[in-house]
Amino acid sequence: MSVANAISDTGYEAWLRYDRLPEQLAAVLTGWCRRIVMPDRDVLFGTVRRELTSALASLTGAEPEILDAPGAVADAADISGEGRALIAATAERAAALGLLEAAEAGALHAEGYVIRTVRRNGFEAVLIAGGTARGLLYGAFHFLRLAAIGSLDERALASLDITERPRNPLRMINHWDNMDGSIERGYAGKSIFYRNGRFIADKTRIRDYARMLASIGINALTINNVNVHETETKLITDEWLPDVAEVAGIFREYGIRLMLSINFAAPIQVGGLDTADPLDPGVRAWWRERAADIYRRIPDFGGFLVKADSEFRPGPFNYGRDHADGANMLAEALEPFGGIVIWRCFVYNCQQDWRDRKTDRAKAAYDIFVPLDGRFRDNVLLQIKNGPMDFQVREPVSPLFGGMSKTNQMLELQITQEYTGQQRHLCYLVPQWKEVLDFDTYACGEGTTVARIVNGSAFGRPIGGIAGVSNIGDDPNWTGHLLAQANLYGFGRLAWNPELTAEAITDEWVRLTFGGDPVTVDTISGMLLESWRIYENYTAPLGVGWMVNPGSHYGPNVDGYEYSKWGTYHFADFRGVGVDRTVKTGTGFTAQYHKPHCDIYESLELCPDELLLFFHHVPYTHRLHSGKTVIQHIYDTHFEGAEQARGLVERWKSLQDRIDPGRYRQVLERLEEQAAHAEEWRDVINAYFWRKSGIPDEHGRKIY
Ligand code: GCW
Repeated sequence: MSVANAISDTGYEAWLRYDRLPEQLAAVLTGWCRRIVMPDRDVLFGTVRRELTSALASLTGAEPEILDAPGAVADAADISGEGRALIAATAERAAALGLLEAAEAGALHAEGYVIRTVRRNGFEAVLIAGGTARGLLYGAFHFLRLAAIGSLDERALASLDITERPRNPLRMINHWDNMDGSIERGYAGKSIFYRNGRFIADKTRIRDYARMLASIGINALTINNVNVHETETKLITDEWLPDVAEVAGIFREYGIRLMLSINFAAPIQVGGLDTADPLDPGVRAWWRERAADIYRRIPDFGGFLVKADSEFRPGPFNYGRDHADGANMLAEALEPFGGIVIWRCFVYNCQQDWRDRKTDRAKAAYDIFVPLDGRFRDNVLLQIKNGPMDFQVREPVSPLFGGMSKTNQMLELQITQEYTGQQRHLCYLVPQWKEVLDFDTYACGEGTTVARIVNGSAFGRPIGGIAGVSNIGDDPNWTGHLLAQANLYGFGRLAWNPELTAEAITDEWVRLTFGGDPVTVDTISGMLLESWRIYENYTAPLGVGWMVNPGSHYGPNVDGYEYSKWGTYHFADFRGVGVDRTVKTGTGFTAQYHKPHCDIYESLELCPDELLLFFHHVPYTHRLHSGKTVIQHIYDTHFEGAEQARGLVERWKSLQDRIDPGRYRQVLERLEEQAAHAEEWRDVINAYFWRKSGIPDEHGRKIY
């Protein structure tokens, strides 16, 4: 394979490489797309035009010509030798030109699009018609994706007929970036937004990032950490709003609305008030004034994201108020401008006593928020982490999904790999996210999946969506581990359509990133799709979680959190391990699920193996459905997991001649580190449980 250039070699272009197509495909594509008819103009249309022209030029080697006069369609028909063109317009315009039925145009989702081969009087064209300019942008990226994957041959181009719409209204990225340039739980360098307490002057990287996000359908983002420290508290003041507005302008060009994380105590910290009580009239007036000021500068500002009363952050509890009081106060301030409040449900007691066996962190969010169902204003969304604890490699789905029917809800996923190898290990999370989205809560009978709750359809809610915590930074390849780009790509694709299969998403990403060589596609897809299980194999077993070094959350430390205040325990002793969360003898957490899940999780016999230690405390000799004892399962999965990690290195090495040296080498380095670190995990976990239990490995392997 030829090496295109140095930038390609770093991985900076991610899935938007647009490498030159094989000659025949390029010629066919040029035949159809030599002329691009774009009758509409404004910011977003300008973006579409730039994307189409530069990508097609790069794919085919021929720069397309843009026809943007009002009569351009007729012109295209006249001047085109073969009578072919690419037409990119709103559905309304396409209908006016007679290229789309008015009824179909009218029914198109605002962010949806049609990609269709149309014919009129011997004139053929590929039409991309968007419900709005934003829909057109997504349609253009879809078309380019098909082109880049190499699936647009003459037959395909002659019979295109695709209608698409996003399943989730909000498809959002949350940044945990701080203005000093650091990123909380960031593993890919420093912030692309800030350095040394200011915004970075050169915005090139932000623009390139906005493009990447738009190409996968993201339409909203926050640019500062939910832990809002002193400097960032001022982002909503005149001091920083001009900079925020500039960044918002860049994202606007790509159809993405900017939002900010706010500090609940801002009225005190920057407003000079002596309280932040959400029911205080002065505080309410202060927030209204802030909102008005923000919207004067950023008319399409999205709204606020709030972490309150969580991990030492201030919140309504400080004033004896509840979370509906807090969220509604902000919602009222934003409402006149069409803004929303996204209120996080990651609220629990992080000052627990490890001796106290009654308090269960897993229960907190449900206990706090379910009683408030129905009290939140229509422009409030509750953002709920996928699991009841905190982004572990394996957790059950949070029972809060299914606990409320009169509240807008949003799913929070963690793209950044805090507990899943910190982008030094390969851990592709799309299969995990699929399980979450497909989980049936039975909240309103069979079929009340998390996907349907968060997109609003299950309970007819006006808004909903999915947020992912960003995994990018200023590393040359954005994500540290090049293959971690697949997590960002997969997040966007799933937020667009949760029904896509993990296999389909993976296949797309690999082809876009590494080309269509079948051996390369098979090998990398296989590595990605197996990687979550592999990571699970050599880390915390059977859903118990944690066992990481406190603070960094990297590397094995079985008792790292066992005697801490964080509510994250495994309770291993010489007899057994696991957390009893049953109603009968434990914390009663299982009661937060609807039938049949409450019965399944409650029962030692029915509980799925992979979650056994999340719900039950069992002796090491307890037999799993797999037929193995718990202790033997721990030994086996850890020996196997470390071997599988070693296997990833070998699989990657088999691709040496098929991948450019720059990208080959950087991935190889990470995989080698992972293999060594997986052995460390294996030995620490196996040694721990052998020493606790005194039960030897049936196969007599080396345990220290
Ligand atoms: O996962 C935990 C992280 C914190 C994070 C917190 C949260 C932003 O360890 O770093 O803080 O969750 O989600 O608020």
